[in-house]
Amino acid sequence: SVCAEAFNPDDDDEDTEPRVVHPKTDEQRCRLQEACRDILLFKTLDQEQFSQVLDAMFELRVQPQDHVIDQGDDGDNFYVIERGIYDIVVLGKCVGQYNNKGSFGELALMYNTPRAATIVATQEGALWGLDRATFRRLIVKNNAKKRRMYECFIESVPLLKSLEATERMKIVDVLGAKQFSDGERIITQTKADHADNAEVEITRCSRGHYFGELALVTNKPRAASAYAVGDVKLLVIDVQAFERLLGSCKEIMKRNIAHYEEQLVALFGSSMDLRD
Ligand code: 1OR
Repeated sequence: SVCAEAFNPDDDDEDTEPRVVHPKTDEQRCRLQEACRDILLFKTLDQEQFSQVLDAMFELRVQPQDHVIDQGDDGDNFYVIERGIYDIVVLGKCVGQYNNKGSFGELALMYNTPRAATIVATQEGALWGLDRATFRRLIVKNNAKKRRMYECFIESVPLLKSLEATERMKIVDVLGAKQFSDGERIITQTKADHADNAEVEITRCSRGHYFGELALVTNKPRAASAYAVGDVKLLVIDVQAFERLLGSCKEIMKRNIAHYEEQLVALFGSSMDLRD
């Protein structure tokens, strides 16, 4: 690995740390780019920042039972999964899993807290690491901007009204922005009970509404598809952050599931058993 000091008089005053650069082959760069394509925390970076992140990342191979992170430790790196299955263990209990995609290790770096969970590889796998200094310089710094940008919007979302202001800010910190153009499919129904029929529009969501929570609340396959009507911008949260941060909103969401069932009965005469 090489640390290259970049001199750029246009940089901010505090931006004096040397740039971290781990040289990569074209093949590695390709795999890295693919692994980082859907990482929400990278979605708000501009092109130059994203390219600095990719430069700084380093490859890490893991074996079954390797602990990538131990709960209680200080945070050193943020990790993006290229492949492999990883258990999330809190106080000795497995509370979740990453399956060949996603990222972890951001919390200790964002909030200067001890590692909140242990992450154990269950099979041979490959990860990309990003050092703490680069993560703080690019991601955490961007988050201040992100907070200002989404503060008002997040405060206006009915679902999140019951949360404390600090909890809402933690949601903003892990949000990614995604844009879709007219007609694009955003989520895909995975169990097509009515597959032989043409798709029927059930409802339309607009600013401040949410969707995609049902499969996360019930652990069932996606019950409906969602399409963009016109060009849309969504704020997205991944399943682990959803579990961590929106636990207290689940009751509100569950109540809303009853409305879905009413709509389905009205449309199809059956509710398709949405709940567990
Ligand atoms: P970290 O830097 O604290 C451990 O290091 C990482 O595990 C953490 O960042 C998250 O990226 C990831 N609670 C806390 N951390 C979690 C959780 C989690 N899931 C993934 N991580 N919960 C599980 C939610 C499925 C809540 C458990 C009570």
